[in-house]
Amino acid sequence: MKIQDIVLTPVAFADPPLLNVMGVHEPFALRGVVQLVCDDGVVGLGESYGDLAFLDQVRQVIPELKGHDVFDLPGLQRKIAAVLGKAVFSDQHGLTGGFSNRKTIATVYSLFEVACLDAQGHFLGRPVVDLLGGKSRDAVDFSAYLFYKYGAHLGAEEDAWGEVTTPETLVGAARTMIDRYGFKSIKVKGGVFEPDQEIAGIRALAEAFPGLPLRIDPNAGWKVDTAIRVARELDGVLEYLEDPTPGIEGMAQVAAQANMPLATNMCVVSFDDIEPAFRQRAVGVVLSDHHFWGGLRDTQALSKTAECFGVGLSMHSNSHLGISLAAMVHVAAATPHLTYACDTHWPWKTTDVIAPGSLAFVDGAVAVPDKPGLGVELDPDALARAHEDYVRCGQTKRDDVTYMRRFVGSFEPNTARW
Ligand code: GKR
Ligand code: MG
Repeated sequence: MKIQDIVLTPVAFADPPLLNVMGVHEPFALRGVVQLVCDDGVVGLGESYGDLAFLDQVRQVIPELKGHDVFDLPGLQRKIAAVLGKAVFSDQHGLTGGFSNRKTIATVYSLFEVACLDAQGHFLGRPVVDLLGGKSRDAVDFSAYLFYKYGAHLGAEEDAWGEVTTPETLVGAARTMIDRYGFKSIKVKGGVFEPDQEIAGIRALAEAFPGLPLRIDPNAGWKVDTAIRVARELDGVLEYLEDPTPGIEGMAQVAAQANMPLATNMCVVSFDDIEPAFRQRAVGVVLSDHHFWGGLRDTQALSKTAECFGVGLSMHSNSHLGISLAAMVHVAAATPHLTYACDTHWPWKTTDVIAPGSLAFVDGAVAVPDKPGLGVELDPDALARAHEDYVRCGQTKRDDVTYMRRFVGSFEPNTARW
């Protein structure tokens, strides 16, 4: 089944002012949506980053992929690698670690791999999970993903979540999210306030939600000694401690002193990182992310590799829409070793580009769609609106730092500040 045409649509959707080590989320998050129009009118969908650096690479490969057979994934990868050559794009979409040529190719390939798998599923009348080997679970668990946040964007009214800057408001946001979605574990984005304040936030959650697994992720915002201290103070409280400090060596030093596993989506972000990180026992959990690990099948390869080394698997997220959520659900369902509840930014958005109804959170989990392909349909009007928002907002990359400086003029990103 051949690709006849490829439509790439950059989109933007409203995003609250969520805080992290780089600053604060801008009013819109960007994504790129691809439609592979194939023989017999079959359309395969894919979703990934929407920053210009990424879209430019995708635009370069598009002409080479027309006429390609969607069942020939190795050929697809070869064509993309040939066009991109030695290209390396740097992260303009948010805190996913270092970049390399391998990761660049894997990221561009992933967008098309997912769309090809969607098209294959439509052609065969089978859900993507079946093309990945079949379901290990009927529904995929997700974690509540809490952020400290400002109450409003610059010049805007307070949003429905309000300001979250204290342990009390953090617990309030967790309660709202858990009431709405039924999540059974909680992740907190840290690295924003002094570590003691963030420790107090975790303790408040532990008290308010006894028994719920908790995680904190300061995106490498702490020095090794601080990370070791936090690990000691939160011993017995955290399920895992995510990216407490920069780099594989630093993580290994913390891991040697911490009782809970360390997790990462920053120091193990490509197959090249596995050998040094696993040899040094720097991490106990890798957060997979098909968007930059080379698609759904390479996520499964990562899983097998991690399993062989006794390393657990969870899943990372960036701000995303429904096509990505569907892909996350299919691959997680087809990956038995992925036993931790996955991250998702889903609760923070208010619009989408897919028709409602195919993905729903029940008890913190999303049932694996059983319709052909990814099991989601584009809503053409919603896509058009999201594209208009993209054009209107004028953002071409994610830049939390510059936006933060409009709130706090002297702001500097937290690269292990504490
Ligand atoms: O959305 O601000 C954010 C997150 O900090 C995101 O950029 C990270 O990549 O969620 C991610 C993480 O787990 O590090
Ligand atoms: Mg992380």
